[in-house]
Amino acid sequence: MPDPPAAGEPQTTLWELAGHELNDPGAVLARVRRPAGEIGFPAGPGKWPEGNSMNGLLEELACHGFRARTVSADHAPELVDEIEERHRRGEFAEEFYRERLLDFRTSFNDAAPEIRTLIVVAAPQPIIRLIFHLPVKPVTLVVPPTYQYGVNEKAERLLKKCLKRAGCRLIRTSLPLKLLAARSGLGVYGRNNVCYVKGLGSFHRLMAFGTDLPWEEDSWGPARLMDTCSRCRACRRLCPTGAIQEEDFLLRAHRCLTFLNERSDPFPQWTDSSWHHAVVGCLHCQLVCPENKTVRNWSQAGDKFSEEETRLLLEGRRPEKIPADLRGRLERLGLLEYSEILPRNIQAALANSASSADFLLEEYA
Ligand code: B12
Ligand code: SF4
Ligand code: SF4
Repeated sequence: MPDPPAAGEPQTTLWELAGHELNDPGAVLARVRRPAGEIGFPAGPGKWPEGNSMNGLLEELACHGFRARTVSADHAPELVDEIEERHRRGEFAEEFYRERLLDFRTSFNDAAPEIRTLIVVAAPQPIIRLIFHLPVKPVTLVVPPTYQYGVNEKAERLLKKCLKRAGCRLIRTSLPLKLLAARSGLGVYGRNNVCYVKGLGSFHRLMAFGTDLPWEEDSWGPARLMDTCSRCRACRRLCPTGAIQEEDFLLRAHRCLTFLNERSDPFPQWTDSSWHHAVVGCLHCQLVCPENKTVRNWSQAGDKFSEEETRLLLEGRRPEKIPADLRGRLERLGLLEYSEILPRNIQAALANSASSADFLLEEYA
């Protein structure tokens, strides 16, 4: 276990010293000493299922570094209805709605009527630094938190193992996760429309599961805005695309840089080349946020790509045309599905000197 950093010492060092594994939130949080009052997970995994209680299961998740809340599965349709109602009121650009919001389902109510509880989980996740070896010099670029979906499998495995012992089952869900996290009290919304969890800021990946193990606490309530946002506009000022609005809280998602660089269409004419700074996604509204002060320098070395591998990645091959080893590494980084658009995104980020990882992280330090 490393010592806490001396005053002024960048936090990156602490996280690196911890030597934690990618996709292992337990290792990240259980082994790194945090400032008092932040996150204090028990030292090791508990002994669930003593009494097969849902609260015991939540404690077990906490032992592995996850944060979780439960609500009654009866609320699932409310989540989807809220999104559908916004669609009926014409609040989404149709193209965005069709591409990104059509997948939400509460069909488990029909397929698995015995499901009684939704477990919403937040897995802490850092910024990932990737080194690309170009002919001239190596360049480090970033991938924002939450692209590593391997943590979902880790949480699923853990829950399944525990629930099996209790004779209960676990299913995956497809739900609006920030809304669920906010309504369950696990997190609150920031003005940037991202969800914040106490002690983790916005550096966490959300997921939700359904189970027939009954809930002990249905922590359902109204979605809340972070207190700090009432006197802050930093994310709105820094958002390059104008996606965060003053008058209307709802993000203009079709303008968000993440929407634009996760899809294959050419960048629209109204975008500016200086905005790009990540392999995929965008970090501005999270890095500038004062509520991310303790996590925003949390970055982790992800992978290094040799000159040959970088050249291959810049060909934009389809996943099945990428050699198995490289394909596996991209998958672990959550980047495999973007293999065909990597050349466009990497070139856009490289053209912008402010996107080198060191520059970006220092700028917001
Ligand atoms: C579609 C989608 C996108 C779209 C649209 C984002 C959006 N804001 O809707 C695009 C591609 C732009 C996108 C971008 C990003 N995304 Co995204 N995305 C999703 C996805 C698939 C659905 C989100 C959704 O439900 N949108 C619909 C809108 C209507 O819902 P909402 O944003 O929660 O909006 C609610 C609030 O606005 C609220 N509201 C309205 N008025 C008011 C007023 C007050 C006072 C309050 C309190 C609330 C409130 O009501 C709305 C719901 O009705 C989820 C995965 C999932 N299954 O949920 C990931 C997810 C939300 N994305 C995630 C991430 C990390 C991002 C990025 C940060 C990625 C990046 N670094 O580049 C950016 C952030 C952009 C931003 N500022 O929001 C994470 C969020 C984790 C977190 N900590 O919050 C998720 C949960 C993925 C995951 N598994 O972790 N994303
Ligand atoms: S930058 Fe300010 S306004 Fe935006 S989410 Fe953070 S605290 Fe809220
Ligand atoms: S992710 Fe980038 S483009 Fe999207 S709202 Fe945040 S700052 Fe704006």
